[in-house]
Amino acid sequence: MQFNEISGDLGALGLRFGIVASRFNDFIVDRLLAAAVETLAQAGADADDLDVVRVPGAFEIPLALKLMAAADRYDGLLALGCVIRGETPHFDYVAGEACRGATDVSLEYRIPVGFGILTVDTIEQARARSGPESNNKGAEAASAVIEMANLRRRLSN
Ligand code: INI
Repeated sequence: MQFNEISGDLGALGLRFGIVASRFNDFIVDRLLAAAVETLAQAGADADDLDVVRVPGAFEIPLALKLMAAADRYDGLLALGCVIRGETPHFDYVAGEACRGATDVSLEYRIPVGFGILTVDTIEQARARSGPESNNKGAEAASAVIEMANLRRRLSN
């Protein structure tokens, strides 16, 4: 049987994006941010169509995402942060709430949110997932949000 296959393309020309990046562990987050911006630019996004908001830590990311979603100015949002497991359950609360909050915003506002928040046990794991050459979760999240922004447009028309 034949069927219609529908997906979003990877072009970002004319799309507007908002990035929320946390300052906690900024030596890692800045690597995620650089790769995400590079990915968006290579896909055709204009610098004027890209806003970057800084928040203290990953726990604060969901509220900033929500405020940006409510502004109704963006085709897609990106959450960038880095939560590294410590000795206490603090990690689980911060990582869990950041993830849940990002999902809630995405579903409530029907806006794609690229999830580029690392949740890792060690700094080495964080470095390995924010590589300058390959395996960078910021770049992956940016590609995902471009595709989903285009898919949203297709499915909304
Ligand atoms: N925030 C992070 O983004 N990463 C962490 O690893 C982290 N740790 O380990 O505590 C962290 N904590 C701060 C948190 O996100 C809030 O900013 C803070 O609790 C104030 O609300």
